Amino acid sequence: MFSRFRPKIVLEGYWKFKLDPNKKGEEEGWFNGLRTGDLIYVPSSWNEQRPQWDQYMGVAWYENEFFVPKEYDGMRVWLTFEGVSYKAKVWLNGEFLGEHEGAFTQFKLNADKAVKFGDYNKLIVEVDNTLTKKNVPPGEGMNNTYFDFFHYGGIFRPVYVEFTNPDYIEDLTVITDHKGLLKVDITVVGEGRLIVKLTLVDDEGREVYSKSVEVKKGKATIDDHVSGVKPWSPEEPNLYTLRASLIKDNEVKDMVEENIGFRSVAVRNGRLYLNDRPIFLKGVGRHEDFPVTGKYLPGAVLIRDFYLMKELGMNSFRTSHYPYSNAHLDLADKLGFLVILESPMVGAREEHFTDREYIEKVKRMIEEMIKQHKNRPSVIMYSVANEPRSNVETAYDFIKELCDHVKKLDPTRPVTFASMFHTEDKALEAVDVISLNIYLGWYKYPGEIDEGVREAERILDKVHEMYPDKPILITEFGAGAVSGFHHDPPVMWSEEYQAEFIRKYIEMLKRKEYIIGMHIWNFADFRTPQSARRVILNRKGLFTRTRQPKLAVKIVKEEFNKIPTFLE
Ligand code: ADA
Repeated sequence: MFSRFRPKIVLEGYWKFKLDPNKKGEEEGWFNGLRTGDLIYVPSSWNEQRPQWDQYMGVAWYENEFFVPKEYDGMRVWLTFEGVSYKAKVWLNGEFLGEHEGAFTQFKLNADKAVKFGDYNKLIVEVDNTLTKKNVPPGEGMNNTYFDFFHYGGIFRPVYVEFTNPDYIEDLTVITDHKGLLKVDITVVGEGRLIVKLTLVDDEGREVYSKSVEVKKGKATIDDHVSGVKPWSPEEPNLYTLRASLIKDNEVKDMVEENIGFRSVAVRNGRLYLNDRPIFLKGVGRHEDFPVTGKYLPGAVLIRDFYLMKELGMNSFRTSHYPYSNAHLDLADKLGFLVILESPMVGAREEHFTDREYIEKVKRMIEEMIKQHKNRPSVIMYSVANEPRSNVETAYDFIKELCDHVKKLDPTRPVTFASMFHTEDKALEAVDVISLNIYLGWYKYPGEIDEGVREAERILDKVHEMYPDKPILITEFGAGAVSGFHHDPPVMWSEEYQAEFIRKYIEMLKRKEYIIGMHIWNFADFRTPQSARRVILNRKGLFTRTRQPKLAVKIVKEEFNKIPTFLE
């Protein structure tokens, strides 16, 4: 949900910055103002902005100021943080506004009591990226993570101040189908007689639908049918702007917008359907990772990535291994990508499966993820976890509880998780779609592509035999290649080995009728913790970290462009 109606101040730029390794800041009242000459850029992770901060894990403080015009007096004031890694505490003009845990979901704090109109306002944020076994995802240190990507810290996604009328629209939940169903649940905060007017505008600015409803006890609902809509699909990502205006005494008090698409998703007869047609997912697992900006992908990089994916014949990706930024997923909606939206629950171990407090935390993050992205046509499936240690019995209840939680919040989309245990996995019964990460010919059978692919085929057939009604998606397969390293014959880490590995896997996978898609691991090289297995980066990218192609790109382009999106 976004608004072009509400005044907004975007806090992008240089902020004051101060490390607090001994955690003295709160005691010493740093929330009143920071004594520091250090600067940092927001949005971006702190680590690569200065070599001294690269391996820093712990508490750091941020400060910025913004001016609020006098004319805004009487409006409500909200601060939105789209992503802070990992915990945040926020003060405005010395007053505590609230806190949040979890790097990858946005949070909004009210600042009505603390704000000063017609004056400068001092915003201070305490950020803590200490990694513990209780974090989601968990770990024990910068180079002892239970996940295979660099543990960045900081305010790495946009921050803004937004002003609303005291009567305002709090939330829209939109459900559509490809035939024109339009169901909208509107939540409103306000007093007196309030009307919500919904209008639907097509990409040429034509109003194709309009209806007004009265708000009762803060709620209004529309359950209708719009005739003549153009469905949303990867081939034609038709978007409509759903505009909701809040009207009181014949005056518009608030207006919000949502880009929506008319499309339906279903799993039946072992297949995945989009708009009642069986579909095949061709794509990658990605990461939000870039030199210097860390976990922030600037808009220009995103544009490059999406055009590269399109050129390679891709129609899909997974937000491995956490919910991505709004800007990232906006492009998926606009350019027609089928997204598997993954929760930040990577690397759960046995100790997590029965830890009630931990499970509730994961569920809270899943709830925030769904609230933030539920109206996106691009999101066709949720993944509740990546590679939990799901070869033990207790994994089933853990995964089942997360899947049920998702279904309760959003019954319209299928649910999955990415498994590394295949036939040994104890939780596959809980999902709609089985997702498997496979590395035979790399970690197992190193140097033996043919043997790896043969064994992968045997395992896949076996999983299919065990769960004949469930479609199977390959969420990861791939091999590392150091860009510029060539070798004949193809040996591990050479560009030739990666290209050959991917070609042989694609050939095998596309022959299996129970497979509904394949995602290559990974779109681009990405930074990892330091380890004996990695040279700074995970090298399984089709592209380098700065988006230059490796040899495998040619193969993927040829192969993927031959596979149609719709199977019939
Ligand atoms: C796992 C994991 C990924 C990834 C991969 C690898 O399957 O899901 O995060 O990095 O391993 O390259 O080892």
